[in-house]
Amino acid sequence: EEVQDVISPPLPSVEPLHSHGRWGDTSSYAAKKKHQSWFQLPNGNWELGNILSTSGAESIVSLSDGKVCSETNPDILDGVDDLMQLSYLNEPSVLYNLQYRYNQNLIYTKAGPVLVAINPFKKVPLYGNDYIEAYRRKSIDNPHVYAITDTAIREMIRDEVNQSIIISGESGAGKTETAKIAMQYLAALGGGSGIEYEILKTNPILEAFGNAKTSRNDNSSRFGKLIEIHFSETGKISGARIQTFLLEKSRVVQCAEGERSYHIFYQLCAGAPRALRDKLNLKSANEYNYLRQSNCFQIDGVDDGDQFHVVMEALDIVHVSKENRESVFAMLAAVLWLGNVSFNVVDNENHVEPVEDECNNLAKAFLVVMYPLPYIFRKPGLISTAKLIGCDIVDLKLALSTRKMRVRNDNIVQKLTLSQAIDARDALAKSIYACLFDWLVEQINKSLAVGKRRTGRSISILDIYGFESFDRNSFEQFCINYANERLQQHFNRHLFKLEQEEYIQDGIDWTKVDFEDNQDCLNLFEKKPLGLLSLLDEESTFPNGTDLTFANKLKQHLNSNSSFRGEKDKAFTVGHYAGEVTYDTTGFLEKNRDLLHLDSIELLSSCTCHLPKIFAFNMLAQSEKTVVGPSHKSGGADSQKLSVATKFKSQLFQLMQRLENTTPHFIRCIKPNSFQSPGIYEQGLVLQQLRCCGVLEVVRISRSGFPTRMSHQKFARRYGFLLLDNLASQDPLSVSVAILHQFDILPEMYQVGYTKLFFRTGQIGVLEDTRNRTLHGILRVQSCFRGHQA
Ligand code: AOV
Ligand code: MG
Repeated sequence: EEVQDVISPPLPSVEPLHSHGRWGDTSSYAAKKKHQSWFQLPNGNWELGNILSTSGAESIVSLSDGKVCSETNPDILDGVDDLMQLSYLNEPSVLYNLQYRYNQNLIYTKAGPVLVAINPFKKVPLYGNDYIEAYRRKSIDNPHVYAITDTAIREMIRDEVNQSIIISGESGAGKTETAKIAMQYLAALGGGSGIEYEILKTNPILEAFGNAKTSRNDNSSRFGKLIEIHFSETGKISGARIQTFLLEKSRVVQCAEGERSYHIFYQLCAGAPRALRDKLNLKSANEYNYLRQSNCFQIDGVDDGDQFHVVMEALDIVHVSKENRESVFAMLAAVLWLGNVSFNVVDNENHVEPVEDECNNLAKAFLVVMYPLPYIFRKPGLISTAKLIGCDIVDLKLALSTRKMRVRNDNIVQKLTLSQAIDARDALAKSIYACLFDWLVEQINKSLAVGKRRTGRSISILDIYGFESFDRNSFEQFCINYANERLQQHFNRHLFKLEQEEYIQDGIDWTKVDFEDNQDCLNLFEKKPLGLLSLLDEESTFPNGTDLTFANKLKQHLNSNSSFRGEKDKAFTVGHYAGEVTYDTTGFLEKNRDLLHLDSIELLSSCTCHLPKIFAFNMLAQSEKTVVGPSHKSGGADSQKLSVATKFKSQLFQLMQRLENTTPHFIRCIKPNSFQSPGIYEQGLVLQQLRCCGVLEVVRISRSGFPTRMSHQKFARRYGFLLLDNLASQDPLSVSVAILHQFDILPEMYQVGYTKLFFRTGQIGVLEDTRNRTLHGILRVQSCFRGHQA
C-alpha cells in the first residue's frame, strides 16, 4: 500500500538524515506516516519531523527546534562519485555523501564539471605510475586529479585550445599538493625531452622561497602561482613559464607567534656547508631577530638541513649557476643580518644611528677583554650586511638613519627617528627579498623557456591563495580576497555558460535558468572613481592621507553599495561571495604605497654584489611608471610608482584574460579539519567551505537549471513499466511523455529536449522511489509465488 500512496498523487519521499553518510536504514520506514518522518540530526539524535509542504518530490520538514529541513536522497545514491547524481542537491546530502566517501579514502568526488578534493592529511594509495597508467588507458574512471588532467590534455589536442586547471580552496586545503599531482601526470604523459624533470624541480625551489609555516598550514604558499606548460605538436612538453602574484613580503620582517618566515632561511642556517657558512658569517636561526621573534624554528617531521640539499640540487637542475646560487645565499644572509641591525638614540629628538658593532676604538677593545660576555653575543649586523651586499658601511648607515630630501633647489638631509629607521631597515629587507624572489623566478623561466617554435598549445595550472578570513584582516587579506572574488566570477560565468550551451544544443528554453553573480562586490572593488581600489589609491597619493581618512572616505562614498558596511574606528566590512570579512585599515596606505626610500634605492644600485643586477629589471621598471605615494615633488606624476593594489589589479586582469582564452577545469580543495590531522571530518567546517568555495554554488546554479538529464531511450526503458496503459510499443519520446503525465510532473519541472529529458532537482527521486517499491513488490510476489510452488 506504500507504493499506492506514492504513485497517485506523488507523496513526499522523505528519508532519514544520517550523520555518517549512510542512507536508507529500513527500520525507519516503520515510523513513516504520511505527514511525518524520522530524521537523524547531525548530533546523532533521531527526531520525528513534520512534513510541512510538498512540491513534486521535494518536501519541507520542520523539526522540534524550529529548524526546517528539506528532503533527502533515495538509498541507491549512497556515496555517488558525482554529486549531480544526487537527485536532492541539498547541503546535508552533499555533506554526507562526501563524508561517506572520505571515510573510504575516496577523497575525490565530482560536482558536475568540478572536482572536489578533500585533504586526507595522510598518504593515500591513489598515486604513482600504476595509477597514472590506469588513468591514461582509462581503465579507471573514479574522479581524480589525474582524470581531470587527462581530460585537459585530450581537449587541448582535440580542440586545439589552451587549457587551464584552476585550483582553489582555503589555506591548508591541499591546493599546492593538488597542483603537484597534476604536474606529475602532465610530466608522465608529456615527458621525454627531460624538460619535464626541470619543471617538477621548480616546486621545491618555489616552496622554499615562497612558502612558510602559518597557524593553518605548515607549508603555506604566500604567493600565487600560474605555471603554463607548453606542448609540441606531438603532445610532448616543450617548455614552461611561471608567473607569480603578490608575495607576502611583510613575513620577512614580521610574523606571528608560532609561525615562521620563509623556509629557505631556516634551510640555509641548518644546511649550509662549512665553506658557505664562513663566507656568509652564518649563524644558527635562533641568532637572527627576524627568525627569532615568532619563537618557532622547527616544523614537525621536516629536516631543514636535508631540505637545503634538495633545494640546492633543484637549483642546479634548473640551471641556476653556482655563481648565481651563491649570490642568492648572500642576499638571504644579508636580509638576516639586516634584521640584527639595531639603533642608538643620539639626541633628545629621538634621532638614531645604527649601532656599529665592531670594536672600533681602544676603549671598546679594552672592554671586550675585561668583560667579554656581552660581546660574545654581539650581533655584527651592520658590518655583515655591508660586506654581503658590497657597499660602504658609511653609506649603509646613512641609508638606514637619514633621508635625503629636496626642498626647492636644495638637498637637505633629515635624520630619522627610531621608528622611521626601523621602518627603513625593514623596507630594505623586504625589498631585497621580494626582488630576489622575482629574480629567481625569472632565472627559472629562462631555463624552462619554450623553444622558438611555439605551438600555442599549453595547459596552465593556477594555485593561488584561497579566500581568507581571520579575526583581524589586513591589506594582504584584502588583496587575496579580491583575487578570489575575480576567480569566483570566472567560475560562475564559465559554469553558467556550459549549462546554457547544453540547453541550446538540445533546443530547450534556457531563459528559465536564473543566475546570480558577484558583480556587485566586484564593482565595490573596481568602480572608478568611487570604488575601494580607486579610493585607496587616491588616499595613498595625498601627503596627509592616513588610514583613518581613508576609512572615513570609504564610509562617505560607499555606504550605498549593498556589499559594503562601514564599521566603527578604522574598519569596514565587505560582503564577499564567501561570507562577510571585516578589514582593519591599519597599515593599508603604507602597504599600498610600498615605498622604498630613494636613499635605499641608490644604495642598492651602487652595491658591488649581484643586487644591482637583481634590481635592474625590477626597480628601474617601477621607478619609471606612475606612483602612489606622498609626492614630495611638485606634481610630477612620472616620478611616481604604481601602487601595490593597482599593480595587483592589472596582474589579475591579465590573468583573467589569459584564463578566458582557455578551457577551464576546476578543482575545489576542502580542508576536513583544522588540526591538519587524518581521519577527522568536521561537518561544520566542510559545509562552510562548500558554501564558500562555490561547490554549493554550482549546486545552486544547477538547482535553478535542469541538472538531471536522461536520454528518452533510457528514461522510457527505466520507467516505462510503471505505466498503467500499455504503451510499450510506442517510441521512447511518447513513452517518456506518457510517464511524465501519469506522474503529474509539473510542466515547469522539466523540459523535453531533442535527445534528452531535463529535470529540475529532485524530480527523478520520486520516480526512482516508485520504481524501487514496485520492483520490491514484484520480487516479493515472485518469491511468494516460488514459495508456493516449492
Ligand atoms: P594549500 O596549498 O591549499 O594551502 P597544501 O597543498 O599545502 O595546502 O596542503 C597542506 C598539507 O596537506 C600538505 O602539506 C600535506 O601534508 C597535506 N595534503 C594535501 N593534499 C594531500 C594529498 N593529496 N595527499 C596527502 N596529503 C595531502 V595555502 O598554500 O596555506 O592556501 O596558502
Ligand atoms: Mg599552497
